[in-house]
Amino acid sequence: MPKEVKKAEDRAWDSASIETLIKAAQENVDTCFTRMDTQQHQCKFGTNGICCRICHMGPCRITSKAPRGVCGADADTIVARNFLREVVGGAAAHSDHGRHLVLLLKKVAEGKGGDYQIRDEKALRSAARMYKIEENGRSREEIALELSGLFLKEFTEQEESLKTLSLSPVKQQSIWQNQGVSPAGIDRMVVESMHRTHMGVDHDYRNLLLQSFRTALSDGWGGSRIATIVSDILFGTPTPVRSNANLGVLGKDTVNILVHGHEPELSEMLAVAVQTPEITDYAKKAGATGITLAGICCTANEILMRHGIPVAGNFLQQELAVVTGAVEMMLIDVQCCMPSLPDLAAAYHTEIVSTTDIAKTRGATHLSFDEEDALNYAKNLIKRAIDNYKNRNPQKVAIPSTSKPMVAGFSVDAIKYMLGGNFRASFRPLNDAIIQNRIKGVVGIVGCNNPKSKLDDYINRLTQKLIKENVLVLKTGCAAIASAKEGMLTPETALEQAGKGLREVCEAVGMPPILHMGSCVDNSRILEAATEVVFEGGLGDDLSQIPAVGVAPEWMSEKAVSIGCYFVASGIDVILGYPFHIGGSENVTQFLNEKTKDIFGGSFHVCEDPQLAYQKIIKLLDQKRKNLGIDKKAERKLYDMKDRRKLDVKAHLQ
Ligand code: NFS
Ligand code: SF4
Repeated sequence: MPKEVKKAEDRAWDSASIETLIKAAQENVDTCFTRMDTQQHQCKFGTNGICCRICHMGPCRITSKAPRGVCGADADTIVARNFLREVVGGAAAHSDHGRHLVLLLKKVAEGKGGDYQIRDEKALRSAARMYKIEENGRSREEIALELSGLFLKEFTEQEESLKTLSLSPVKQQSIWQNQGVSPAGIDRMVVESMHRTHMGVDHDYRNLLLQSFRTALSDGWGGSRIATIVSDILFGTPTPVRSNANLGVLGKDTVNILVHGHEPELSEMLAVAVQTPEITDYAKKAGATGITLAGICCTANEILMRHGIPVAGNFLQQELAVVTGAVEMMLIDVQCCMPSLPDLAAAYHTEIVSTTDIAKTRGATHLSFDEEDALNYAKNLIKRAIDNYKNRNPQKVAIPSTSKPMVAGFSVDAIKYMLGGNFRASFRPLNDAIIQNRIKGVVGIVGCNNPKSKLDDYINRLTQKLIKENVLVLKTGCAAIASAKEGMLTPETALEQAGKGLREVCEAVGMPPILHMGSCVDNSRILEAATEVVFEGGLGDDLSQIPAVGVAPEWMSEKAVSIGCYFVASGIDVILGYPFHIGGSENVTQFLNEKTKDIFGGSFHVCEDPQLAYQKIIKLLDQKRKNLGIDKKAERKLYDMKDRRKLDVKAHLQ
């Protein structure tokens, strides 16, 4: 065991995590928090991005005495190449997730989808219209087949730009075209980037960085967007739903099953299976009062958004959930599942089950997911977890009492509906509120947790400051879970914590000041919302002009790098809680943090402290407001929503 250098209170913000961290220390089990201690003084070359192991003349490290690698690559080339490879990893992860969903949609369309079906025909038909596919007079299956074919082509297209780009504002598309960063097929972008970073190919850091943005765009306006669209078609477009978050959602007398990872296919089936009498009876026979199905990371967000299934925790809580001693089974699939889990689970009775053939972990039981017999597969998994209930050791069980209520489920459709009401679902009231300065702007707070800093601290402190300053906050991923655990995702929070203008708007439409928009691939929903703001009018004609900023406070994954890049390429400034691994090249740093402003209208900013981030965000929003000419003093006459709708209707009729 490494020496405990930090107190549990300094490692996490929420009491449930703190309690469980103390338990882990008492039971002498390792978690990422303690392993972070043993990894202290992380490699400077890696941190600065100046270690190259792309060929076997190396590895080469850049120092003042050795400014070039064996092949002659300098720091700029090496840093940019490493950066592009990170973007590639992230874009590939999101997009492969999207591909799996498209393949499932295709199977469903062909009548080979087993227990899956098209749950949201409206979403299917509206997607068809977006992509100019004829939907009138055609069956769901016909449309779904053509749409899935089109989506598959988005992955394989060799020359043409992605069709999904056309969902963005027209001006955005021309910026991308002029800069030569309109991506062709997603798979091609990933392969081309791997080619270009091979030894002896692309060496100009500027060219490499532009390709980073192009690849990232194939994620945000490609793979991720497609993943969200298809998930909504297959599983339903989210609408506001109540639930609870934090380790306290685990049941003392129930069989606890956690779904962890990213892909929604299996968890959707588990959500169905868990309610069948066959399964509930089986649990009762085993002496449990029922079953608690809960989520970790983005799988949690997927089934939370659509079914209100509770969230046990975010990224840094995956191990802590096991440490409660109350988890019968944890299912893992792809992305963000720590390889430490089986070892840790061995100290308790938890069974870790991996379910997808592309993601195996030694020590986990591997039960390959049978998509064609999904419901039965799901039932068998749950029964297996129930069978494990008898192995729970009461002496090792300590479930923290804390969990907080929340509202999630804010798809763009749901937001439109809340804002515009029954008759005229529209973003107009939001645009008006921004123009009148009742809402200063919109900030997306997204991304992971990272044991380099105190769990949830930056995310929650920044969020609180922003809503107080009348900034509407949109959230996804583990950052959304951070706020949920703090009880900040309820409309009541608006009354207590939001500034006056934001509060009035939230009260009038009955929505929280912080909107949980889903998983990390659902960052595409944030782009979609921003695009709606542009389409609605009055706030500029591309995304770089609207008062909006993206923040990744506690990010850690390559996916986050890709997300950051597609936000910036979409003209949206991005604040990072930690810098990229680029410090070894001034040129690369300057390109990403400054030059991109001229190219796309947005750039990266590193703020390691939430107070500095807050100041920076307000400055950026004020600047955008000034450019739009809406920085004048707010109009004092406040209409209520009814009055304003009347006005809107009048304006509409003129
Ligand atoms: Ni995004 Fe979601 Fe969480 Fe980060 Fe991981 S679960 S995809 S990468 S850690 S937010
Ligand atoms: Fe070294 Fe160049 Fe090979 Fe990289 S590509 S390891 S810098 S010789």
